[in-house]
Amino acid sequence: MDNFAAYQATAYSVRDRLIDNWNSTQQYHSSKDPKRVYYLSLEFLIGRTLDNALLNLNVKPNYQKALTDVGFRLEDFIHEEVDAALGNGGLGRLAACFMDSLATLDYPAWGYGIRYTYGIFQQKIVDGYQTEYPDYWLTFGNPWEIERLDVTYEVNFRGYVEKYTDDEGVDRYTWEGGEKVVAVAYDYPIPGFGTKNCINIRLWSSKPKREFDFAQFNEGNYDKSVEEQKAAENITSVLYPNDNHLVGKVLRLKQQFFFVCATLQDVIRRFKKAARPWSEFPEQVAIQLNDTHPTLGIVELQRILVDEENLSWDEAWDIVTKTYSYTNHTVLPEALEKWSVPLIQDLLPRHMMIIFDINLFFLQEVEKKFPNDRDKLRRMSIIQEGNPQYVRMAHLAAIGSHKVNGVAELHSELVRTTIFSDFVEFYGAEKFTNVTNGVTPRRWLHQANPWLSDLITQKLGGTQWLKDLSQLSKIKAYATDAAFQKAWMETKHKNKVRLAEYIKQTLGISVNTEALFDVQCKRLHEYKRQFMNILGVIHRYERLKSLSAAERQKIVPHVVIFSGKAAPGYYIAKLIIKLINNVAEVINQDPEISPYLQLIFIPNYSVSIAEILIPASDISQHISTAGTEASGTSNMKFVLNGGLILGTVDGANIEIGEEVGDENIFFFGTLTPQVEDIRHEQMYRSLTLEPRLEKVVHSIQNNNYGDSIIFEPLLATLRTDYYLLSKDFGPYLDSMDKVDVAFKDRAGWAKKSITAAASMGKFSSDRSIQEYALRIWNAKPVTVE
Ligand code: CGF
Repeated sequence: MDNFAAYQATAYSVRDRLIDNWNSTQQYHSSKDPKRVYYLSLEFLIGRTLDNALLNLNVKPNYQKALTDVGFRLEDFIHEEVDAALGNGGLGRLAACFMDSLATLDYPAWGYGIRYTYGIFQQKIVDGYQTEYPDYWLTFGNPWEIERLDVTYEVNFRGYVEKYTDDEGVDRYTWEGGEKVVAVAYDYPIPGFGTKNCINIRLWSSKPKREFDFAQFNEGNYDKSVEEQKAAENITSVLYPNDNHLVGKVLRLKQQFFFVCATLQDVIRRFKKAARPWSEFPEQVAIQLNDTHPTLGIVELQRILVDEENLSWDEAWDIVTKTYSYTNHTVLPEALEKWSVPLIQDLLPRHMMIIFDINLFFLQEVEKKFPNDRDKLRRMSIIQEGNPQYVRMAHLAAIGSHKVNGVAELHSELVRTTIFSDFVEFYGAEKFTNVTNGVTPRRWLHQANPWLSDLITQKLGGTQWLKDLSQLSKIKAYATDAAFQKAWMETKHKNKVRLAEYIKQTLGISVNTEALFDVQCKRLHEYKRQFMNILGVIHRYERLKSLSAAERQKIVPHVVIFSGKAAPGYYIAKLIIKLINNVAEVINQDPEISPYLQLIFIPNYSVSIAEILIPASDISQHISTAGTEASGTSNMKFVLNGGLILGTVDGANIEIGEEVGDENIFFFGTLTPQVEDIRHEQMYRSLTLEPRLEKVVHSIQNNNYGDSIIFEPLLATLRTDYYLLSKDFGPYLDSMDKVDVAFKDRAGWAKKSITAAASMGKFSSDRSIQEYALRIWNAKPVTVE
């Protein structure tokens, strides 16, 4: 039997256990009928399942033993599993962490999403450039999903709307869809850690309503006979590869409606089992919108209640708004979704009517509260006027929800004071709240870093900390204990060796595992400033070149590692990847400098790569322009694994700083309130670059890192410098120098690393979920007996 077969056999055996727990959970919930939480997300970035399931079910040692008995080693084939990569980045991974926490904390919860045939594209680096390949993740089957041919719903698009008057003289509407497809459920069991609770992510796949058009076939139109079938299947074919950037494609809008339409039918079917009145719907159902992507669900529920269940508009709207809540993940203008009115009108004619009505009734209330303020009405309207008009999905989501939350303190404050400031004035501040993101310690420490997990478990005398991360703080007492420091730093070293082996295998480069590992891995985006990082690397390289051999000896050696994908259409982000790779070519082939500086771009960043990368880092960079990164979640994972942060005062970095203490984090850069003023100033003055930056730019222009013509558009971004690279460059380099000084003091560094990791209790996704449950969903755990 080869490794893949061994993987499959093991996976199917674990799946049986999952299904047992899953069945017991569903049966128990059916008998108790508690309030359910529904987490609606267009993305779930799950990664691999086998190791996670073995650990959560607490059967890993048993499986290891059983496998050894028949001549196999789990470690040899665990990598055979293909990542389930149905997400772009933080937002999708957050959804996956939340599922783990919901299961672990015994919530009767469901995730709903789309079963994309192709997940996020595979990235290869060819001649330094990113090239994209399809992610054929289902080719060899997927042991972790259960196809539910018994759970299907019809989804309609287009068609026409008819008006009639009901028996009470009320105007009513019916929508007869034109294009009809079917949604088929695929269930993905999610086991909690140390509990029987096993929840479900239900992913929808689109299928044609009719398999085949026989009329066309009989007439010899073979292409036409399968056209409809193909169009239906296309809906759930591919995940749109954009993060923090909107693309207004019809197919994406179709995905969004397809998803919420099937989901609501499923949710309502479950609600109706108990024959309760509609008024009890919000007591039984909480629906969380992960960003605005599922916002049409608000409109669809209103349509069902008014058009199909014949409730009055007001009764229906009351139910809708009590049911929904919305998480905002960004204030970047280019990321806020808006859909053209003609597009929605064509695809969903009845929904467009309902959106206009929601808007009308809403603006009437605004007018009552703030009479004669036309500008306010224009700003708050769901409809952005123009030709064409647009629907602002964030406004619709906020108006149709009882709570709106941001994902870190600073971000939530920006949500309240920028994009929703008028809404705060109208509704009051309580509707707009904060739930700081979190990450699951089960995957991001226990699974990804078994050496450190074992060390902590030994010290704390058990694994309880994995269910209550605040217990980590007890480790602080050992931060200066020499033996513990030694053991702690040994685990770090093992992780660096593991990563070095991976780099050797994939890129053929041997890296120095005694060097400081300096990592920036995340989506490529100008606001995240990987460009500033690579410019800093050039600066470091050229400074090393100018030093004598003796002087170089005093410098802390760095292995700088980048990893991340750029959206295929994001030209500047792709140029940054090219620049990193060109600079790597030069540095890594310079034998004089390689002992002190190496530069690696790890292709095809994924959850599985993050699991090797994160535990190995000494320093990770989270250097977004202040006010642009809503939260960040990898920052939490790095510190949890004993890595320190070099970062800006942005997103969740700030709260991490509050927990770990200023001496255990390296902050630098412009603060949020100054950013706009500086931009304004820069607009009216010709910008002179920071001298060290200027030198680096000249060096690129002198073709030291390949033909500089390629990089002109990238360098041109420094002229307006919207993301303040020039302003922050000096403080950035100075901060990096402080990192080096700190790293030289081995005991001091170990103390920082231990103290920081031990202070991360707050950043468990369990804490986030408990906050949602208490303050937003009003949902309670149910222990499956
Ligand atoms: O959501 C993000 C991420 N890129 O997916 N947003 N979106 N859209 C934010 O940019 C991150 O800062 C945030 O951590 C993440 C999850 O909330």
